[in-house]
Amino acid sequence: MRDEVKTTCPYCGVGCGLIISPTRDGWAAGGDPDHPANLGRICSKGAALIDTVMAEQAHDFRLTEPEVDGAKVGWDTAIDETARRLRDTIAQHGRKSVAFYVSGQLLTEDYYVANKLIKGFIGSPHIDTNSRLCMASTVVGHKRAFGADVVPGCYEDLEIADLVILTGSNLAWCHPVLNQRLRAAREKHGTKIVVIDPRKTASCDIADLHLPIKPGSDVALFNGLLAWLDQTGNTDLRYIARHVTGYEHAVAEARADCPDIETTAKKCGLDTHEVADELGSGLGKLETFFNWFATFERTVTVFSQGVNQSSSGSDKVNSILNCHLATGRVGKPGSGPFSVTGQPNAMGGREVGGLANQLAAHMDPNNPLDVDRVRRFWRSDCLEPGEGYKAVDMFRAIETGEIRAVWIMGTNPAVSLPDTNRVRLALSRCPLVIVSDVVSDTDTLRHAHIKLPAAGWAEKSGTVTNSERRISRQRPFRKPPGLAKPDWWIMSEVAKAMGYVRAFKYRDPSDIFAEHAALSEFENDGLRAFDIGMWRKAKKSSYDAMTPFQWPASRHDQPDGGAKRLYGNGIFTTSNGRARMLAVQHTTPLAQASTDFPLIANSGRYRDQWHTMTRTGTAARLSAHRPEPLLEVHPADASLYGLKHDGIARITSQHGTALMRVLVTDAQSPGQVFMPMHWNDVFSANGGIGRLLPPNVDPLSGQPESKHVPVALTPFEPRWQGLLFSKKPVDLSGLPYWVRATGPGSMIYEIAGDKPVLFKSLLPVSPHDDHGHIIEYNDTQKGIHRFARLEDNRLTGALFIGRDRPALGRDWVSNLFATDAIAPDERNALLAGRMPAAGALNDRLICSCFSVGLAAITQAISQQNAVTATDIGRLLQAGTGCGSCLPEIKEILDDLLPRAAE
Ligand SMILES: Nc1nc2c(c(=O)[nH]1)N[C@H]1C(S)=C(S)[C@@H](COP(=O)(O)OP(=O)(O)OC[C@H]3O[C@@H](n4cnc5c(=O)[nH]c(N)nc54)[C@H](O)[C@@H]3O)O[C@H]1N2
Ligand SMILES: Nc1nc2c(c(=O)[nH]1)N[C@H]1C(S)=C(S)[C@@H](COP(=O)(O)OP(=O)(O)OC[C@H]3O[C@@H](n4cnc5c(=O)[nH]c(N)nc54)[C@H](O)[C@@H]3O)O[C@H]1N2
Ligand code: SF4
Ligand SMILES: [Mo]
Repeated sequence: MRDEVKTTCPYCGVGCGLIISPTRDGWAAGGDPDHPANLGRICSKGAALIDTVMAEQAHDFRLTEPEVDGAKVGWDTAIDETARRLRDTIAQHGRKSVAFYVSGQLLTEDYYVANKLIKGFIGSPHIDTNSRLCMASTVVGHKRAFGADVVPGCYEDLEIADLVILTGSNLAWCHPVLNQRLRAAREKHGTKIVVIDPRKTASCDIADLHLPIKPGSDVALFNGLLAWLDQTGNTDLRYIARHVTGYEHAVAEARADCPDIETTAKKCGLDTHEVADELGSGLGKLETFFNWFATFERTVTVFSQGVNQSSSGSDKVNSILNCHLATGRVGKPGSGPFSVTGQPNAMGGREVGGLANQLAAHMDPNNPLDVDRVRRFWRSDCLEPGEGYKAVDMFRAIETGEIRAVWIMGTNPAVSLPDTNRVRLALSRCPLVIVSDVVSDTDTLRHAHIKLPAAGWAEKSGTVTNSERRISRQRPFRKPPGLAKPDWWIMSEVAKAMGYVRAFKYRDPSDIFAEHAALSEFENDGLRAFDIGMWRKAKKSSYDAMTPFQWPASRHDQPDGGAKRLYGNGIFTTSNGRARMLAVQHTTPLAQASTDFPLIANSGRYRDQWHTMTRTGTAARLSAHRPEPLLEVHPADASLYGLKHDGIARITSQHGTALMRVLVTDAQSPGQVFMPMHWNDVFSANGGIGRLLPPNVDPLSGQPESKHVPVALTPFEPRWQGLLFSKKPVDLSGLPYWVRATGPGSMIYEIAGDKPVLFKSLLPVSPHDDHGHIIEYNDTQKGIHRFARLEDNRLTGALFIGRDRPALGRDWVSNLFATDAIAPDERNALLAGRMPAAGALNDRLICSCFSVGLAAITQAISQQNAVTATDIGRLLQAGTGCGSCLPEIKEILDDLLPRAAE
């Protein structure tokens, strides 16, 4: 029997520890009870990790061989060719004609090598990362206030706090294990929770107060709070006098911006008179929030993309930090501002200096002393002071031909950057596009001249840093498929082939980690908070035995790391040791609604999908929660723009269009819609929303304003709609609407068209077609067509077409692909477009831990007298696993149960 492996989840920045146990036919993943981030907990995505690993194996989703100009090659050729083309580009166009675009999903060791290679040896400052789209505004905010990019608190603070404010964070879906910890703490000691978000999200389920502020108005809200705290004598003047600069100035600006509650409410689009009745105080919601902030010493403000992804993102961050500094609440047990990071190694990337405006180990590329220090440490002769291009500008420079070679690793910019039509144009013009990825097809890979197969999560060895500065090991439990190799290895080989032999002689990730640790303490005068010098001599054995620890972990600290919290003593990492409050002013988002584009589109995440779906999109149980991207729209807007619930909408912005299924919901405010960020050209015809986004950025952080796009909506009225089932991806180019989901036994495509099509031609073609035959049913009058392709009585394709969306059990049909022989009644049922026995039509999965759908929950309510989420849990187990579905279960109960008052 193989041994258990302790590793870390590759999804969100909570950084949960996992135990992978071998089973007879694979592995099982569970939460690691000893890991301080999750203490054994896990969420729906973590629980489905093994499903995704198995799906990759079953379906050839992985990139397993290097490719150069479309031809499969061995590593020798791939490395020589990559090195040669990079060298040629440098020789002809100079060092700065090369750029790297990397990712917060690389491990620290990969990231360190990428940064060292491009800055220190290729000699180009142009490396940026998808963290630009994610955490760049927080980095600016932290540096301006604290002097360093430091998250002062730890997860325990959310449990100790009396007040937790979630602003621009849908914690329930995006950091589910932290949300579980918060929920449990609230049950124990009644933590007050405030959600600040333009829409009503799943996180509101445990909130006492929801402030649906106008998109982009956070600075006004926190300026209003600061002015009010000052005016009502609720600031900590002693703390300010000792530890803070800029108080007067920040308050003066806040007062000028939002002098009173009425003005603040107006700027934030809130109704001052709306009383928070359920709280019984008689106060308005905004005033209640202000009062709570003043009252509760132990207050944590959690913030994420609703704050960062904004043209005023940096100022939004500082407006939050201002309120914490003014009340002396930074780095104390249960109190502090808390940036929850998105990607598993967003923090590690910042530590190695992977952003264009960072150096390495928290050093500054604009400080000649830092540059000299790193140059000496790396023994580089071409590291120059100065910043590189930030992501949006980098792709502009690719478009203009200033950058002529780009190496993209661990990110999918053709989907995730704004204005992706233009990003794709840039990539199509670029003479050398190198892409390292784990899967074989992504929108970005379609532009690659050189494709390099990277080892994935299950196969990689290294470290990641989570949101609370905790460094954990990721450990492999299986061999990479085919020729796939770890990213650090690929880059080191290319570096050596380019002639930089001595600097990249790494044998193991532990060599790289030790070097990174040594650099972190190299000539560190204490101003660089990031110091993990304790690990400067790490050997493979100690590295392999590493248990999770928080930085700082200098050579003088205790073995389990330095501090749970930083800055609790009021001493900051600025030159005078004082934190800075900043005078910030509310500004409106760059793109505004107009007559042509009257609504504001917001975007974000679904509970069970990860980014561009390359991994989560292959697991049936993750697909089932939201098989299609949904445009969420308020009922008033739906009727204004002629949209039907479950119909299809065309969404148009100044930059592009998308098509999405409509979800009419009053979780949205009128005038605003919400779209998921996940879909792309591999999973849909027109579901990618990057095309709609303007490339507007925060002037300081360069972070795109991905949450604010003026759009217009029109109904898309298809002549026909259908469901197509196939084992393998089908080429549906030409259809205006298709979305691919993963079913239990096949892929499931929702399709729709506005022109006549030879339907039978949409059926998947099989290599053994000669053996196959198609059975069909056509009622042309009613526009109904049904086809099933059978090969030796096995189902290999099925297609159902109607004028409306065919209503039939998706899972039932998909499961038939896994059966050896189709029974006569199943055959008839396929042609009738109905399941043989009564069952749920297009059931929607609610609980992915225990695979419980809407139908079962509805039945438990109507037939088994379930009236609470606890009853549902007792009867069906739903909601008793990770708990991420509890908000939805409660919503269903609310919808179905007669109100007591009625
Ligand atoms: N399931 C899942 N989890 C994930 C990810 C994933 O892809 N899937 N990705 C990970 C990554 S990389 C990240 S960065 C995090 C992101 O985690 P979050 O930031 O929590 O997620 P988002 O859904 O992008 O956005 C959060 C909220 O910001 C709100 N918002 C929009 N505009 C404003 C505004 O002007 N002000 C305020 N206050 N709020 C606003 C949106 O309505 C949305 O509900 O999630 C991580 N976790
Ligand atoms: N509209 C809108 N756009 C957004 C956002 C939003 O909220 N709204 N959020 C933004 C944010 S916060 C983020 S973080 C980005 C995320 O956007 P991306 O980073 O572009 O999305 P991913 O799908 O995570 O892309 C990761 C890629 O790396 C590959 N990969 C996985 N593991 C490895 C590995 O070990 N090595 C290598 N070489 N490749 C690997 C995956 O297969 C995938 O192709 O999207 C941003 N874009
Ligand atoms: S909370 Fe985040 S890190 Fe933890 S299991 Fe879920 S996705 Fe993985
Ligand atoms: Mo992110």
